Order: sequence, then structure tokens, then C-alpha cells
Amino acid sequence: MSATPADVEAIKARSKHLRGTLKESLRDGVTGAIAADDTHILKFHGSYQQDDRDVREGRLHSKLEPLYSFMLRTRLPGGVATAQQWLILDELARQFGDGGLRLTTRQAFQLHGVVKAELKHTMEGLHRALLDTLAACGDVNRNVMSPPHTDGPVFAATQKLAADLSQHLLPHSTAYAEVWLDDVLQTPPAPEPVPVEPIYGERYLPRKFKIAIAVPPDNDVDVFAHDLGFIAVVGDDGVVGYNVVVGGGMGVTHGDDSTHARLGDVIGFVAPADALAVAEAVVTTQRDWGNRESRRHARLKYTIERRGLDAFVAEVEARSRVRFAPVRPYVFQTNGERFGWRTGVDGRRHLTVHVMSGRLRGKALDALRHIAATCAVTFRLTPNQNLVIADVAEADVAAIDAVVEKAGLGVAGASPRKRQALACVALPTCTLAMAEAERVLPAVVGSIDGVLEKHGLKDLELHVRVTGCPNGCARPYLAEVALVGKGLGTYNLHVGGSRRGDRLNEKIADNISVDAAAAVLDDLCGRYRADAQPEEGFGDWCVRAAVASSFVQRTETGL
Ligand code: SRM
Ligand code: SF4
Repeated sequence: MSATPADVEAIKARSKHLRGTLKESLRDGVTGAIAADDTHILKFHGSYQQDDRDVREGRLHSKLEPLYSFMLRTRLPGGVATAQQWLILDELARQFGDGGLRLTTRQAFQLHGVVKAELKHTMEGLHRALLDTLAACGDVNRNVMSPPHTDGPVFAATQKLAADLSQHLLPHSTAYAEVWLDDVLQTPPAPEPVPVEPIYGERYLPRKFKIAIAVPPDNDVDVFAHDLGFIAVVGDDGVVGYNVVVGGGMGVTHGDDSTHARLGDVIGFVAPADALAVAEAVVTTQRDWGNRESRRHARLKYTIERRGLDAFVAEVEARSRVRFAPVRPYVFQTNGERFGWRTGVDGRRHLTVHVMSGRLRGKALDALRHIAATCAVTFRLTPNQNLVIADVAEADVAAIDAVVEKAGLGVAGASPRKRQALACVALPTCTLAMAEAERVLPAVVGSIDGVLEKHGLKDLELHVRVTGCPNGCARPYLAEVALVGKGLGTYNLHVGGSRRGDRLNEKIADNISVDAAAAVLDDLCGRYRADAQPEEGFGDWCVRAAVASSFVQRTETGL
């Protein structure tokens, strides 16, 4: 039986600040699993217990326990990693994981398939790479996103803010060092502060919490999908401040109309120096006001709806001692990816490559290892599951081009749908998956490509996102076309998001197969072809043609 919200609150409270009985669980050689309570605490350490769902039933018949393994997720503010870190991650994935790396929709790395006996070695390896997984999951602030395609002072400022936010909002408990790093730390962790968790308190947050920083015109981080967002306002000398967004979120439960996706509200402008204080005030207000009785309704979006936006903003102003100035103008043009080479303001070269669903294995992983080992580069993971090979010297451009093309990481030949498509992990590792996502994405994109070609629309850019359940890990409710898993082989079809990430799409068909979804899109694309205005996107046309009864759009841009 799964834990109730009260159970989870009690487990957190008695965990001795995230220690639980993790050490004992790791020592228990009888099972590949950890104690049930510890599965909740392990998330705060950036790891999930999973089992291979492809073989679950067979093992049950053979009276074997599920094939347990662990997923590890790094904390990687803004998705930036050095070549040295890449090499160590690659090595850990091959030695302890399933041989591959996954780039997530929040600019982090995931390793899958790590067995319990190797969990600690993997954490130690990450530490060697100056990486950690602390707070990558759990009821705390998660990995902070920041745009990978900016440069110079703007990149420096937003990347620093992402790192500062991540650091400032980390749990203060030293449990992570004690559980995972006790064998490798030269000096024991510094004594814990009193109180141990000045920001989070004994029970941490009611639910996960997510922050993103956007730099217009790009909204690749999907800033309106976040509990807290910062939209950079850029002047002649760099970032002059941030418009603050609160209360976005994607998660929905099928059949429960009291749950819904929500676009964040833009509540005002703050100076860069005030961003941390505002973030802390938003977090502590959510800590104190958030719903601890229903995890389905515990995210900040519901807190704001329950208490009212004005009251929430007033509380944040009071706690932070920062007064919001009026929202400054901003305009987003795309939430998609920008592929290929570009030259930064400092003359350095950056190449964005395509990684289908963020999954790297085989020759693609080999190619990136080769680049990391032989060229002086850095890596930036993108919010759309792709990768920037950054800071490349001109002398290495041709060699990198050749390696990338050979490994199938280029976009030549990929349809515009394939380049921009996202899919969450889903089966076989995700415990919550109801349908395939990553594994079905090529087929979904293939059938949509077929439909568009039939209507003479083969060059149309169309943002397609697929998830294995309604939790929304690939931010499907912002896509022009989304398939949201309902059951094995069936999906809800949503249409009408924009390509700017500023509008929620709507469900137009329930529980249908990929083929049936393609048939619905066939009809819509025929109408779009006949009726669309020049440059009008498919999602925008869906709104004008009233394909669904209503669409929620973020319209105020401060202009
Ligand atoms: Fe997610 C739960 C994978 C981004 C909303 N998500 C999960 C779990 C951990 C399943 C579980 O709880 O057992 C999935 C692990 C699957 C696996 O095998 O790896 C999972 N989520 C992912 C990743 C890896 C998807 C991907 O393909 O990249 C993303 C990891 C991001 C990271 O690095 O931190 C991921 N998840 C998201 C996003 C997108 C985002 O944050 O920009 C969302 C929607 C935004 C939001 O939070 O509102 C998202 N994941 C959820 C939810 C629903 C939360 C809610 O408010 O209802 C769950 C379920 C839950 O929390 O109960 C969930
Ligand atoms: Fe799993 Fe659902 Fe998230 Fe996909 S959307 S990774 S199926 S929780």
C-alpha cells in the first residue's frame, strides 16, 4: 500500500534530517531494495528506487522479488559540466549504471540501473567529479534551470544566479555526507547549524519545488511551468533585474478535476541583488502555507489559488523586505531548441547537438567521450534534453563536426518535429508510467511526419511532446501537440500550445491509440493547411479555429 500524505510527513519528521535508516538499508544484503520509509528519504539524496517493469510480471511468476535498481539524478545548476566531469559520469554509467546517460528536461544527468551494492560507489565517484545529487529530488528546491544559449555577461549572471539559488536553498543537514561520503571525505562535515534546517524546517516542504531563469526571447526553460521563475531583463551592460513568476506547474491526475496544469503569474520586477531574498521568501511561504494533507494539491500553484495571489505577494514582500516594482516589458519568441553552431560574443564557438529524448548510449556516448577527452570544451545540458558542446576553439570545429555527424548527433535529415520533440522516460524504469513515451517517440514523430507530408507541410515546425502519464515530466501541456499516457498503448491527445511556452493546450481526445491520434491530426492538418495565415503556427491556429472550447494564455508582457 502506498504511503498517505500524513505518512510521508511523519517519515520526513522522524528522519533525523534526512538520515532515516539509509545506512542500515544499504547494508542489508538480503534484498535489492531499501526499507519502505527510506525510499521517501532517498529522494532527497537525489535517487529513486525503481524496478525493471519489463520483467516485473515474469519475476513475480517465478517468485522472485522485482529487479530493483536505482536511478541517480545530479544537481547541476544551469546544466553546466566540465569535460572532466563528463568523463567521470561516462565512466560511472558504464561501470555501475546501465551503460548510458540520460539528459533530463531540467538540465540534469540521470544514471539508471545502479544496484544497491554499487550505490555508494557511484555517489563517491560523483563526488570525485565535484558533483552531487543532493536535493535533485524530494520535497525541496530541485535543480535550478538557466538558459544554455546565452553568452558573455548575461550567461555569467544567470548561471551565477542559478548556482547561488541552488546553493542557498540546499538542505543544511549533513546527512548526505554521512551516508554516502563517510569513506572518502578527508575531514568530517562541519557541525550542523542550529536549527538544522533554517529554511525548510523539520518536515521540509509539502512538495517538490522548482525554479527556472529565462532570458528572452528564448523561453527554452518553460519559465511559466515553474513554482518560481526569473525572467531576465537585459540592458546595455547585462542583466539589470528579473521579472518574477510564481505558481506554475504541470502535474495533473487523470480523472481528478481538482488537479490541473497552471501557468505561473508574473508578479513584478526585482533587482538582481534581491533575487535570493525573494526566492527564500517564496520557499518559506510555501513551507508554511502549502497543503500538507493532500500531496495532489500541495504544489505552490494550489497554495496561490487557495490563499489568493495578492495575499501571497504581500507575504513574500513582507518576508523578503523587497518591494516588487512593476513588471518590465519582455517578449518570448520560442521555447524550442536552437541547433547548430553559433559564435559567442567572446568569439568562442558553441555547437548544439540533438539527443533524442536525452538518451545517450552506444556510439553517441562514445563520440562525446572522445570529444571530452581530446578537446578543451565544456558541456551545457539544455532544458529540451539536448546538449551544447560549448567553448570550442576554432581549431577543433572541423574535428567535432565530423565526430558528431558520424555519431548521429547532428540534425541534418531530421524533420523539424523530430528536432523539437520531447519525451519523458516512462517505461521500463518509471514507477508511475501508464504508457510508453521515450520508446514510442520515434513512431509518434514518424506518423505525424507522414500526416504533414500528406498535406504538403513537411517543413512545418511543430512542437510535439509525449509523456507516459499525466505528471507532465516533458511539460506536455505547453506543447502544440501532446500525447499524455492513459493506459498501455493509449493516450489523451492535447493540441493548442504555443511555440513560446506561454499557453496551455487542451485535451481534444481521450484514451486513443497513436494511430487514432494521427487520424485526428490528419483532419486538423487538412483544415490548418486550408485556413492558416502566413507564419501562423499550428498551435496558434488551433486557438483561432476554436479547436477546443478554451485555452489559457499568458498575455501580459508588461508592454
Ligand atoms: Fe518528473 C515524478 C522523471 C521533469 C513532474 N519524474 C517523476 C519520477 C521520479 C517518477 C516517480 O516519482 O517515481 C520520474 C522518474 C522516471 C525515471 O525512470 O527516470 C520522473 N521528471 C523526470 C525526468 C527524468 C523526465 C525526463 O525525461 O527528463 C525529468 C527530471 C528532471 C530533473 O532533472 O530534475 C522530470 N517532472 C519533470 C517536469 C518538468 C520540469 O520540471 O521542468 C515535471 C513538470 C513540472 C512540474 O513539476 O510541475 C515533472 N515528475 C513530475 C511529477 C508531477 C508533479 C506534480 O506536481 O504533480 C511527478 C510525480 C510526483 O511528484 O508525484 C514526477
Ligand atoms: Fe514517469 Fe509520468 Fe514522469 Fe513520464 S510523465 S517520467 S511516465 S512520472
